[in-house]
Amino acid sequence: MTNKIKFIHTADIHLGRPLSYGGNPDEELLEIFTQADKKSLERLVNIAIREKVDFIVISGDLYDREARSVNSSRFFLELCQKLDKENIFVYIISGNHDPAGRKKEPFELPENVHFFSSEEVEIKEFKKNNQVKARILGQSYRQKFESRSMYNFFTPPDKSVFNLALLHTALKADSRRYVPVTKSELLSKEDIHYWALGHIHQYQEINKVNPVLAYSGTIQGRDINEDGIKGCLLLEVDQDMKIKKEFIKLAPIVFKNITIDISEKDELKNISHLKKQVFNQAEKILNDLVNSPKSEVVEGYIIRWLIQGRSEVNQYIKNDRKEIENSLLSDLRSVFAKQRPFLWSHSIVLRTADKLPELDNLKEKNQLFKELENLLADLLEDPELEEALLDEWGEIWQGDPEAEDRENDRFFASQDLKKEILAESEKIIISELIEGGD
Ligand SMILES: [Mn+2]
Repeated sequence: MTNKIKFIHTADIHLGRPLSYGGNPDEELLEIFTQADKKSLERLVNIAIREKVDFIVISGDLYDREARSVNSSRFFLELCQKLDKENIFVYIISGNHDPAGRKKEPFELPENVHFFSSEEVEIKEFKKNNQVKARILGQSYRQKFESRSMYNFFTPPDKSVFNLALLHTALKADSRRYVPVTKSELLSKEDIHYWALGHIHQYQEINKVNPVLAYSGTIQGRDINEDGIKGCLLLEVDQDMKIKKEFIKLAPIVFKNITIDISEKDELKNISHLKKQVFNQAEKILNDLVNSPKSEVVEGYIIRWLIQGRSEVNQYIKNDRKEIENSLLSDLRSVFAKQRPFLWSHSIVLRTADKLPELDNLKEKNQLFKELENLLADLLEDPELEEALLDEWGEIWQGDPEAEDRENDRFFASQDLKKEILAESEKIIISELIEGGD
């Protein structure tokens, strides 16, 4: 047992960042939303104590803002004191949200806590019974943007003990704001056994072994783009440097995007039917949660609904889309927000359209539709036309709209996707023509 090292890897805790839930939940639910990030971190600390870990590493963005709130800092101080009593160390680098440059901790943290310098890579030795068992290497952001690639200086004296490196990076060669470095550059540092990464809020393993490169993700999603369950990594290293990983769920609240396609549901004839459909889905989601081990951690969901497809119901929707969205939303909230586990609806989008008559049939009968089909085919085959089309569409970005490094998220449509968009446009044009009457 003594030869093993056990630690928790976490990052992007963003203490003090409120949840983006939409609407006006009642006081009780609001309290759950407001406390979610603290609860999640408290759970992490309790697990650290229960599992008797040696230390916790935090790979940047512990706080959401450079100007740390006294409230968040005080909360963190109390947790550190609790860990200190259990002899658990805490190693922290600053990220782009809480750079080391200007503002320092308002409270004096106990001695078990170490913040890495922003001026150079520091190597901290972790000792057990006076023997060095691990080295923790790290460097903090100096400012909001960090163009130093840092990794070059992550050079431990040897690999006889477990070398663990903390880095807050987008892991992109051309990211001048978030430590430009690539996966292969990190892999080239042969003496590092584990790269504990921060910055990307979704848990992911970039390299599974020798060395491990992993993002732990955030511990509590803050908006609908951070969907899915969040948590931290619990790691155990044996004397042969073999690493055992376990993802530990922590977040009390989970964001979810639910899409309901009503194209094939011919039984939906009116808004009441549609409402029943959505309510059934909401009930099922809560039932599934109650019957799953997740319910030990998850207290409820915040959901964005997307209802799409061609349906008869669209005759009622098309002229009052916003109104119907709002009425469904308030019905959902009034029923499911009070339940425990709760289901809070963030928003609802109705992307429905009228049912179409058989297209092939139409094209045979109508010369105009036939020509339309030819034109759309030309758009994909004639390079000049295709370029004009792409110009017309403009630039599209993908990923998180709030992300700071948007340039890398420019979206290029594949040939298949272009075909799909054109096929859908064809349907829209034809349905407009039919409905417009000629
Ligand atoms: Mn972050």
